[in-house]
Amino acid sequence: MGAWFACASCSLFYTYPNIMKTPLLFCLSLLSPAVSFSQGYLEKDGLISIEAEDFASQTQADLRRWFRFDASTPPHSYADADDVHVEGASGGAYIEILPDTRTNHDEPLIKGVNFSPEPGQMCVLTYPIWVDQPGRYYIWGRAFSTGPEDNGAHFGLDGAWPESSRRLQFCQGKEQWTWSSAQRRPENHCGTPLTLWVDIAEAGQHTLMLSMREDGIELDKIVLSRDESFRPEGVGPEATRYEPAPLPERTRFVDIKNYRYLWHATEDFEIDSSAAVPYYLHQQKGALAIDATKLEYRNKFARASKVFSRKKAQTVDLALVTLAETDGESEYRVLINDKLIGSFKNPETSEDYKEVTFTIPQVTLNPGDVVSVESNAVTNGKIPEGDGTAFARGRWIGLALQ
Ligand SMILES: [Ca+2]
Ligand SMILES: [Ca+2]
Ligand SMILES: [Ca+2]
Repeated sequence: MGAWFACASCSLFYTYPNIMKTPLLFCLSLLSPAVSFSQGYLEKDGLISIEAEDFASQTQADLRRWFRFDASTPPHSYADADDVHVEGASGGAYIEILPDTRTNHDEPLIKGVNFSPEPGQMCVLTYPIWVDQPGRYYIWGRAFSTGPEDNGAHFGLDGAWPESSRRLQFCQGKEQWTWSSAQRRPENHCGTPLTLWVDIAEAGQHTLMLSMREDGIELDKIVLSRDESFRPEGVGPEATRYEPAPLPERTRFVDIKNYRYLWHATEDFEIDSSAAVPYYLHQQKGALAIDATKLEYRNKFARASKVFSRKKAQTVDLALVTLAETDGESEYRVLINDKLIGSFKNPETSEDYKEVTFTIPQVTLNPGDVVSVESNAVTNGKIPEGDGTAFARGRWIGLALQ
């Protein structure tokens, strides 16, 4: 029992809701594609294939509950009439509603406990789905049924439980994983194929729902298909999980972890044409730089400025971000209204274009203040270049107001 509860508390069996696993795990999931969580499913060519065990949330789970089973699941201690059936399950996992106290007609039927004729009352799961093609989707489920009282479930969509998606029924294929799209009806308890569906009116995000009809049902996979001629076989089509493309990573201002404003050297600053030497835009690096091929441009300061145009004064840390260069240690100056408030020198580096951050703490900027950055182009003479020496260009990429 101890092991069972320990595992239950770490949501191995009971994920409620799945996406609300510990915040830490959730955060890691966002950062690392290796850690998976339910991101929902996409329709692809009129088909949505869902691993039943990969649900987003479970509610109404106080009397009966969907549990997840895979090869690592330890034995459970709930009422049940058969063993686990991981073998042959798609994705090596499935879900089952336990306890199962009505496995055959000799055991009492208790509405609202081991039988739920109405959908949405017990063991409600959700699956986020994204649909491009609206229309009628036939519902297929893959279940493992051993007795006559563990083979029904209800489906719903977007908070509603339409008549057309109630009472998925499995009569055929006992003692094995079996597909069905049959709805149990008064005149035909076993139903006929393609009598279970949802009509999706609009493209976009929807929520497929699943709830209990009979306890003990084991469900492996769910397929929604627009195609009437589609017949799932074996473990069925590969799950159509939503897998977002990788996001671009931060490549600039990498050490600026928080800021109020970020002023880009090439976009936000105006180059001062009256300075000793001019800046040019180094587009590839997004930097202002000095063309030190001209010897007369070396060791003199270029300048670019920006007006602080906020309505109120603000006190900020000013962080100047420069690019270090192997062939020289350029100098930098920050001024407000021509008054020097900070001067720095790039460190010697073995890595060209490595970002360096110089911070001037607690600077009060008033509306209309002119913030200027100056730098020079130098050579450290350590790197021969043809008949002269290589040189740095006084590059900087911006100023963060923190
Ligand atoms: Ca069972
Ligand atoms: Ca049952
Ligand atoms: Ca499965």
